[in-house]
Parts: sequence; structure tokens; C-alpha cells
Amino acid sequence: MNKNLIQFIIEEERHIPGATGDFTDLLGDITIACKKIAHAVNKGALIGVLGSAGSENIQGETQKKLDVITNDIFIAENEWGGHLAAMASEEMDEIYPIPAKYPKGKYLLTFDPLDGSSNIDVNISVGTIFSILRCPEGVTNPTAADFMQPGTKQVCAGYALYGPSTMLVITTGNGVNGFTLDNDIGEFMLTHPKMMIPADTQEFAINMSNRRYWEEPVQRYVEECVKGKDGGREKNFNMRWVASMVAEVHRILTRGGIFMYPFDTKEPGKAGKLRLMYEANPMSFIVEQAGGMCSTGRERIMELQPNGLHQRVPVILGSKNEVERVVGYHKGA
Ligand code: AHM
Ligand code: MG
Repeated sequence: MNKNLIQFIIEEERHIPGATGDFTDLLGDITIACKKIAHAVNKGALIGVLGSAGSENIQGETQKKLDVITNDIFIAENEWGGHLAAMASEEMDEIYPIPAKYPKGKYLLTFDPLDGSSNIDVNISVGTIFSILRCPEGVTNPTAADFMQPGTKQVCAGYALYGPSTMLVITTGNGVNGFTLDNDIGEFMLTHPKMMIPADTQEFAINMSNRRYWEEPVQRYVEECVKGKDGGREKNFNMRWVASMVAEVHRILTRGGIFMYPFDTKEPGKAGKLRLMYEANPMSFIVEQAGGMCSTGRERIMELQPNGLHQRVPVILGSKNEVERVVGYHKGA
């Protein structure tokens, strides 16, 4: 019989000397948040949650009703348990310290409660992304500075994908495992153990409408993919663009591929579109643990020293041999 997520985590934790069960409980709370979000996303128009909230987040993006609702769900499910010292979210300008009425814990949580939210109203897959860091030793009232830890320091990263089925995919640094929500019993069951990304691929994902803003190495790589066997590559390529990073990464974990939201000059001052702390770092942890590679084109994403909660980074991730090729083109440029 398949294990459920909590059983899986408890059994993993038994191998960690000195583990207190705190982390398992935190993951349990995150899991409940994801189930509640899955429910709200699934009900959609039936419960009046589609459309714009009429507000903007710190990045100047219009918030959807579900951006706000899912952010509230994530906070409510994770603030009371005593496992966290603070949280940070795509949808909140500043960090969210755990209110004084609750006990404080040793972890920090960053999240994007509903990634790909431009897809909500058109009923295409969206997801939640999260990353767990340790609160620095001796800090009981963390500030944003305490979150500024490189991705290599992550204790756990995961995403929930709200697609035809709801899935939760996580890593604690010991491989990547995928769980499918069995709605009949309300549990995430282990259905995709030890997910691995094939090193080679014939599928690339990039928003082609930004082509004129890319740097030369990305122009060259995509041009070669498009030309395939007629342009010097040994194979032809197919292309996908869901505009939901979670769906994109999940496809890559399932059958390989390369995903790029690279540096571009579309909006001067922005280094890319995706955010380091709650999009690029957690996805990098997952992809690297599955044998893939993640880079800005110039540096390994997880080694970047963050300088802001909402910092943006170029992202090139997926099948190792293709990402290495793009990185190689950057070195040569
Ligand atoms: P969001 O967090 O506001 O939803 O933005 C992130 C999303 C990613 O999921 C996706 O890869 C990208 O934005 C799509 O951007 P674009 O609409 O420019 O293609
Ligand atoms: Mg996002």
C-alpha cells in the first residue's frame, strides 16, 4: 500500500539523530494549507473566488482574489503551530512575524501561495511553492535580514500543483518525492517516489514574446532549438509554455525539459521575472535533488547571496545537458 505524506516524513525523520518531530508537524500544517487551497481553486466560480481583488502587491502586479485568499490560508494554517518564527510571501511587502499570542519556533517559511495566477480565470494549472529555512541561532524576533540565506541552506522545498490531480512534491535534501491527493480519504499518497530528471531532452519552455529582449547566449540557444537538425543540433525540439512555473517544473520532473525565464532588458532594473526566495530557490533545490541543474546563466542559483525578500533572478533550469549548454554559451559570450 502507498504511504501517506506524514508517514513518509516520520519514517525519514527516524533516521535523523536528535529530530524532535517539529519539522514533521510543520509539514503537516503546510499540507493542510495546500489541501484548503486545492479546495478553493477547484471550486472556482462556484464560490465566487475568480477575478481581480482590485489591489496590487509589492511588485506592482494586480492581485487576484485567489492570490489574497490563498495567502490568508497559508498564514492561518502555519502561524499557530509553534514551528515558525516568521514567514515571507510574494503577496506581502514585509515579513510576517508570528503573532505574540502563539509560540515561536525555529523555522522560517517563504512561499508563493498561488503561482501562475494569470492562469486562474482560464482554468489552467496553478500551484503553491514553499521553502523552509532555519531561523538563525538565538534569534527570536527575526527581521528580513534573517531570511537572506542562500538556497543551499534550505531545509526543505516543495510545491503543490493544482492540476487534473492535486500533487505535492517535496525534497528535504534526500531526493524528490511526489504525492497525489486522494480526495476520497483526504490524504497525499506517495505515488512518485525518487523523481529523476533525464539528463537529455528535446523540449524547451520559454516565453517567446520576450525574444527581442534576451541576451545573445539565450538567443543563440533558442535559435538552435528551433532549427533543430537543420541548424546543427543532433535532434529536433518541441516547445511548451504553460505560464505556470509549477506545471512547467512538474513536466520537467516527469519527462525532462529545459525551462527558461532568463535575464532580459524588457524592464530595466529587473534582473528577470521570477523571485529568488520563494520561486527560484525552492524550485532549484527540487530540480537539483532530481539530478537536474539550475543557473542564472552565470551562477548556480542556490549559491546566490540574497539581498531582498522580493529579489528577482534569471532562471534556467531542467535537464542537465541542456542547461550546461546554455551556461556554456554564457561563458563563451
Ligand atoms: P506570478 O507569481 O505572478 O504568477 O508569476 C510567476 C509566473 C510563473 O509561474 C511563470 O513561469 C511566469 O510567471 C509566466 O510569466 P509570463 O506571463 O511572462 O509568461
Ligand atoms: Mg509566483
